Amino acid sequence: MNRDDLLSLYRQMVLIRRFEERAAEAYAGAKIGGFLHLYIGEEAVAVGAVSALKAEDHLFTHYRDHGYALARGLEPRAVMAELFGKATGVSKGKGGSMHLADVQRHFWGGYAIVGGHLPLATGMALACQYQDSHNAVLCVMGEGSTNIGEFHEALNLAALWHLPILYLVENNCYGMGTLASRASAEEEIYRKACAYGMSGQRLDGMDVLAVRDAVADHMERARRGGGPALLEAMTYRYRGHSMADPELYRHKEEVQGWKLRDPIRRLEMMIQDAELAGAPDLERIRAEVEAVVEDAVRFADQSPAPAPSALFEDVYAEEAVRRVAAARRGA
Ligand SMILES: Cc1ncc(C[n+]2csc(CCOP(=O)(O)OP(=O)(O)O)c2C)c(N)n1
Repeated sequence: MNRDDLLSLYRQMVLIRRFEERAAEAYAGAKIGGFLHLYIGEEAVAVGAVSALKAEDHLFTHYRDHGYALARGLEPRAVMAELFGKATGVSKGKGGSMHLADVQRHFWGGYAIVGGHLPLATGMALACQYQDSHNAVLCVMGEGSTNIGEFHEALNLAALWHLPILYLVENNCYGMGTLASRASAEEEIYRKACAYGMSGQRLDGMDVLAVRDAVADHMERARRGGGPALLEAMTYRYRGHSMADPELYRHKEEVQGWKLRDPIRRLEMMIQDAELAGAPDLERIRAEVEAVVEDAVRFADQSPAPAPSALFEDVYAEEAVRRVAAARRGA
C-alpha cells in the first residue's frame, strides 16, 4: 500500500474511535436513547475488511455496526443523527444505533437479532450467484453468533451451493458478559468451517493490514466462484458490551493488556517507522477528524425528530408496493 492508502486507513480508524467516544458522551447526556454498542478497540477489523471490498460487493453486519457504516463511507453526520433518532439519520431516525443501513452503498445493516442476518446475507450471495454478477458478500458477526442455529444452516447452504460469501467473525472474547470458551464447545471458532468443508482461518484482528489482506484474498476467491470461507479475527472491545454494562466479568489488567496492542497505535508506529509520515502529519489527521465528529454531533443535535406523520413510512411493504405502482403508472 502507498502512503495515501495507509493514511486513509489510519484516518478511518481514528474517525471511528473518536466518533464512538463522542457517542458515549452523548448517550451519558441523554441525547441518545435505547441501546448503544461501541466499537472502540475493534477498529482494525471493520477498516481492514471494508477496505478490501469493491463498491458492488454487499455488506451485512450485527448491531455493533457504527464502525462498518463509517468505513463503508456513510456520512458521519447522518450516522450520528441516526443514533440521536433524528429525521436526518441514515434510517430517518427510526432505526437507531443497531439499524444503520445504506442501500446505495450496498450496506444492508445493522441487525439486532444475534445471527438473524446470516440467512439474509446468504440469500444475497445466492442472488449474486443466480444473477451471475461476480460480486460477493461479506457477512460480519460476533463469535457468540456462531453458537446459533442460523450460523450452521447458513454455512451449510453456502458450502453446499458454493455461494460467493465470506463469513467474518469478530472474536472479541465475550458475548455480553460470557467468555467465549464458556459458550462455545469449539473455542477456536475458525475450526467450525471444517464441518462444512470450507476453509477457515484465524487472524490478528488488531492488525488492520492482516485483516485487509485476508479479506481481500477470500473475497476475490469468492467472486471467482471459489465458494465461501470463514475468517476469525481476534480482537477486543475496550468498553462494556453496551453502555449499560458494569463489566463485572473481567479484570482491568486484561483490558490494559489488550490496549498495549492497540490497532491505531500500531498503525501509527508502522507509518512512522517506515518514514511515510511524521508525528505532525498524524496530528493533523486527528485534528481534522475531531472537527468532523464535532460537526456530526452538532448536526445531529440540531436536526429535527421524525414527524409523527412519518411513523408508518418505510415500515410496511404495502407502502413500498404502493409507491412502485404509482411510479409505474406515472411511467
Ligand atoms: C437471538 C438473540 N439472542 C440473544 C440476544 C441478546 N444479545 C444481544 S448481544 C448478545 C451477545 C452476542 O455476542 P457476540 O455475537 O459475540 O457479539 P459482540 O457483542 O461480542 O460483538 C446477546 C446474547 C439477541 N439480541 N438475539
